[in-house]
Amino acid sequence: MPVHNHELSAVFQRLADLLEIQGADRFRVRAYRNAARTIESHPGSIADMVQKERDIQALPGIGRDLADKIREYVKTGRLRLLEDLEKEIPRGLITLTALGSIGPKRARALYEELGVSSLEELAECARRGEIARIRGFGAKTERKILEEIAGKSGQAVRTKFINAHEIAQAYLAHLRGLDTVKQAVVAGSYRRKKDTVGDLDILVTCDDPGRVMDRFTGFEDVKTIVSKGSTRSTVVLRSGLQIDLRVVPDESYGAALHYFTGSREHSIAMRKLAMKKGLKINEYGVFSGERLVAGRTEEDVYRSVGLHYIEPELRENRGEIEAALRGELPRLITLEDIRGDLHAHTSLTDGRNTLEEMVEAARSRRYEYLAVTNHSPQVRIARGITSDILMKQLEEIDSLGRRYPDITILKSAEVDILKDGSLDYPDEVLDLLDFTVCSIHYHLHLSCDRQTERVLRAMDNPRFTIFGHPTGRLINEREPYEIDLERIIEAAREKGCYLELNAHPDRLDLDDISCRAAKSSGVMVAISTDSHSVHHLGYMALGIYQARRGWLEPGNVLNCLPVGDLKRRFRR
Ligand code: DGT
Ligand code: CA
Ligand code: CA
Ligand code: ZN
Repeated sequence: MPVHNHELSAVFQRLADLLEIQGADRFRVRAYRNAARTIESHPGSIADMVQKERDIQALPGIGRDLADKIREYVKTGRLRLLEDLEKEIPRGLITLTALGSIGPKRARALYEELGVSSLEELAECARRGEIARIRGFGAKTERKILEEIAGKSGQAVRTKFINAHEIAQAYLAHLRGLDTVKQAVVAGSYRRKKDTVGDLDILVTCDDPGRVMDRFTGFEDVKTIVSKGSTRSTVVLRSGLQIDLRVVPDESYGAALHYFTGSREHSIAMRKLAMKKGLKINEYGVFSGERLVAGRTEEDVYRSVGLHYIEPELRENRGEIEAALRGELPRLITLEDIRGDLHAHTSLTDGRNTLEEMVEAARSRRYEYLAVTNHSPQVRIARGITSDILMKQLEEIDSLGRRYPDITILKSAEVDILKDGSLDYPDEVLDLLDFTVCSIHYHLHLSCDRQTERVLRAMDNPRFTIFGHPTGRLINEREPYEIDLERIIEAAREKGCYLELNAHPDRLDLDDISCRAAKSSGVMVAISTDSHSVHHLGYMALGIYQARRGWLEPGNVLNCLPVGDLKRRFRR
């Protein structure tokens, strides 16, 4: 079975971690980390390149040594160096790095200074106050370590974007309530629209920082004030979400926004580029020697190093800087490009609104079309409907369609892919539909091979149109099932099927990297809300964010097509 990019990437991350624990040369460590990132974000299969004897040294940051290691792992499923390191380094030491506050370097320091090689020993030393005394640790880290060990429950769970969004907007409104606040904006992963955020990073420009700090710590949801200073403060909310605030000077606003939007990797790559031009970038501005040359706006910052403006969603150092240098940044999709929704349920199954209410809601969004995709019989928990009831609904769609000539109601169904890869309605019923959304709801624990075969077999049926929520993940709740998406994408390309980007806030499935993989294979993506009520149609915005992180342009997205083109696309 071919090795996935993410598996290969994890191998190199681990290698870098272990080398770092061992105290290896930091350039070597960095080389492995860079390789891990290159591999993770490469759109095509690296294993495939190895098997076809393509030149993997042509990939950025992959030299001779790395290329050899990649080949070794792809061909044998093992890496001698990794196995040696795993034997040499005490297991307990590796488990220390499971704590968010302890990276490889710190794990190594703890081992060398205190002989710590397990979480129990670590907790013991922390309670005795020995950790605060080690160089580079301090009382704050010691406290954090104890908190982390005590509340393994308080395990750094990342907050779903939609929840962070609600809090972010409320917090900004609260801050803007102060008349001396000029700009207030959330930077960090939130601004990059990641599907989950670790914490929120708010930037403010204002006339009197003191009052802003009081206002900041006075927000109603604050549980703990972690720190309060003159230019930065941190609080933790009752929900557990941490908020950092920084007050920055007007003339540095753009530079600070750029710095705190990140990602760290993007900023580092930018700094390198600036250095080549004899410039220095930090959170205060872009400098030529001592002279400030840019900083007020982000556009200025990019321009000063000769780049087009890069949208926050692209700032992951996944090739966006190179693309900006070449003037080849994608024209990212926006909400305005969307012409309809291809996945929605009604009260006939588990939706809360009637067909007519859903259609009205789609019209008020000025959609050209809405697909009705109720569940098939197998999905009893969602009151999946029989062929007879489905056919009755199709008649209802016809008569409703006559009353609403300004919108096309597409006949569809969310058809369960059964365990053996057959579809949950007979072919002659499927033939009555404009298209299908086929998805997996049961038997999530098959092996990767069987799960993949199951879907490939389903795709052999020409009535299979869109593969719904392709990995089945539920953010923070359920890992994706094992499935070889690279093979699925390849098959979709050959057979003329499509992949869904399910925009439901718990799913956001496909993820950003898979969206980009679909794009580079030429497989179009349907951004769909999976609405179970009229309000859910608004999830489209979340899907757009994720799509933008996946570099998607309107031409890559099925529901940017006018209805005529769309229907032609549906015929396989
Ligand atoms: P998160 O909160 O884990 O979802 O991810 P971010 O990206 O929001 O990370 P966070 O909150 O730790 O820091 C916010 C931004 O600040 C980050 O994206 C880039 C910047 N930043 C933080 N620490 C560093 C650093 O050590 N170097 C650089 N270049 N930037 C940093
Ligand atoms: Ca953050
Ligand atoms: Ca932060
Ligand atoms: Zn659904």
